[in-house]
Amino acid sequence: MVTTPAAAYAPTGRTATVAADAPEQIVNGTFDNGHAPWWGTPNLTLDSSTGQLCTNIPGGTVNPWDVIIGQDNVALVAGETYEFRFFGQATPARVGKALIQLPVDPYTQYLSANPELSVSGNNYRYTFTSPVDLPNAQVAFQLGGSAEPWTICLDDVSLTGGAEPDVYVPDTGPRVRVNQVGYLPKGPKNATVVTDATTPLPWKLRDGAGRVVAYGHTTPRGLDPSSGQNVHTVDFGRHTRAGTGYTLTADGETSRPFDISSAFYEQLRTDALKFYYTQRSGIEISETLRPGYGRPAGHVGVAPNQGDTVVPCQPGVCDYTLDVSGGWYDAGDHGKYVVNGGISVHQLMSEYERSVRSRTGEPWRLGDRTLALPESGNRVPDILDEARWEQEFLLKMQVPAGRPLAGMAHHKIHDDSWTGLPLLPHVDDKRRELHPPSTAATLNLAATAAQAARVFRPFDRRFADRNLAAAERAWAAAKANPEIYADPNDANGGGAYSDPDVSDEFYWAAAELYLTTGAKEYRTFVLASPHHTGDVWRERGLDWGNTAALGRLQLAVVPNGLPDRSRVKTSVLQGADRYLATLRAHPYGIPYNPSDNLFDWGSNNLIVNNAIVMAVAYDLSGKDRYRDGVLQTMDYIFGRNALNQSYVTGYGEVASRNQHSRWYARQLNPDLPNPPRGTLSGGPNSAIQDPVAQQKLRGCAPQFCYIDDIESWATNELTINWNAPLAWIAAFVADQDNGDGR
Ligand code: 9MR
Repeated sequence: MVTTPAAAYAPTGRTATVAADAPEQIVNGTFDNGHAPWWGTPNLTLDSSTGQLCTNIPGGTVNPWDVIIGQDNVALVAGETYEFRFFGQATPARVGKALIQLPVDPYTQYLSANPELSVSGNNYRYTFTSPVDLPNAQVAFQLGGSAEPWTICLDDVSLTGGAEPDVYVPDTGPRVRVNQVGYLPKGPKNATVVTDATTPLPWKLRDGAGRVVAYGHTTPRGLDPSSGQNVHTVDFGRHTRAGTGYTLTADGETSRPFDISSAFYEQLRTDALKFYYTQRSGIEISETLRPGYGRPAGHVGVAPNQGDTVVPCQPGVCDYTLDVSGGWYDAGDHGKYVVNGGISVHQLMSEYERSVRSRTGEPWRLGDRTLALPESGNRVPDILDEARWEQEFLLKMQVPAGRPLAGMAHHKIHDDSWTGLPLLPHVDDKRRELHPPSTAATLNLAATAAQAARVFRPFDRRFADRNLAAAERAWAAAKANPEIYADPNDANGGGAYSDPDVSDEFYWAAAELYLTTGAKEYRTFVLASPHHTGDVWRERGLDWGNTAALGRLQLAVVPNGLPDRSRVKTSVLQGADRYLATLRAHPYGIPYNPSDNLFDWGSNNLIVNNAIVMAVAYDLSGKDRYRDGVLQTMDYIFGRNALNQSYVTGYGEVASRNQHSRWYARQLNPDLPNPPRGTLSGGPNSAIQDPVAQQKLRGCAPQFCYIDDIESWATNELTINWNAPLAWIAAFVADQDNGDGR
């Protein structure tokens, strides 16, 4: 999340018009007689001798606002829609930032555009509606942040009111929606057709050579509230021949191409896990191990970083400092949060546990030397090396003995205010702070440390012992302080991750401690918890704030002596049957049923987490319907959806690639990479909290509340807790080989 809202966009769809008599708000935008009243930061020499405004931009600056060309005292009227135009040219080509904003802190941005300036030059045009009456707004071209010097020329800068707002219309391509990556040869194969027809339509499946290999009729499904579309479904599951370049045709439209194959899940199994290495804090990312992604270590006590080796608390919270270096950055920000790190590292460890325990597991696929890590070759499975990088950080967040609240875990550590994009971790110059301990963080530590004690024991006894001691201390501290909640308003510079109910975290932690130790205290707690017998299978799904299902799943799959273990297992099948029923009733095959059809922040992770429940049900029962439910869920993620796109970078003909991130910020700076292959986007979010989404998606039907724009942090972020279920499911599906486990 950032506070730098982007409130405008290059027009897509209907083009706005401006009243011809709308007054011009910019003074001297043509630079025909000098450049006053335009100003530049002291590191610029403005030159208007050619009739354009040109200047050399120095290299070696860090932030966009280190170099600015601006004009002040531009009047805005609330509710008025403006058109902002200019000509811009850059040598070499660069992405700039054009802002119309409050001229003083907090520099609220009413328009934020990222023009891609080319050597030949372009005309740019944006519209925005002013939310305020302001006599003295500022027009600012922010041009800093480049290592190398460059030159820019601007001309014909204009701001006129009375524009009609643009209407954003996403390009959703052909009306036949398929899993653009592919279907397993022996797995289910379903598609969705958007059509006004009310009676069945003929469909044809063509192979890569264009031959019709199957045909049939669609099933009309009526109006789908998650998309607002009238839809039909197609079932072509009887076609089992592997191949590439298949297409499906119905109602005069031909789908994007797809494969019938199992190879891509094998690739995703490692890609989704490789994601974590480039999220690491506190270590240099090796260009050799990750070509295109090498970068210096972030937050290792080297200026301009402040931390994370000697981190103080927020003022008044504690009087000590901690070394909390390492771990993974949470998402597109540089924060590190124990609750979210907890579920992420848990799901990596449980992916490992599943691989060694389940009937179809292939642990060697996650073994040593599978993920190209600095630790590869140390005889420890790479998936555990990666998990340990985070677990070591979680251990460091525990309050040391002798301090107030000893044994609790600090809720989070992050910058004391939000930074802008792009910003590589090693150049973040904000003060880093520890936030107060919380019961939720403490229980996340107890749960993951208990699990680590179990999982790492065969590889490193001392590490296992260290984790067990930390887990037991954390448990005791949480029992002694059961109601210390993170402040929901503590969200300046980092997410709040607040959670007013930690009874589910207590259950999950007790479950892990019981599974590792067998101790009576934890067993008694588990059996007495309302979550042990209650309905933990939320329609919305499990996530960082709803962890009861994690405890239940672990008690079902990890051997233990609970008296009601068979009931626990049966309950997983019941949960899976519920998700399966939801999926079957849904014409896009989504096992997710939020009330009023309001999709959550990170809906994709909830959906994939519900697939995990079905996958565990398959592991427990061997019943095909659960495995088929998992595969159908992935069809949605890979393109069988209203937007006709895959949500995983590098997978599918049209896929998310501009996820919100300060360092995979190619959309803002072509010198930076896109997120690595195998990165899941958060996905549709009905609440559209960020300005880009608010500008473009207002009134969206749930599945349309998404945009692949780097500034849309509410719909398009990447996170460690969203890639974890993706990795878990990728491994599960890869284990199914052709879709029948053979
Ligand atoms: O994933 C989190 C989501 O469940 C919350 O609704 C949202 C608002 O509090 O925050 C999300 O987490 C973000 C966190 O606060 C900061 N780092 C990026 C996370 C993903 O967007």
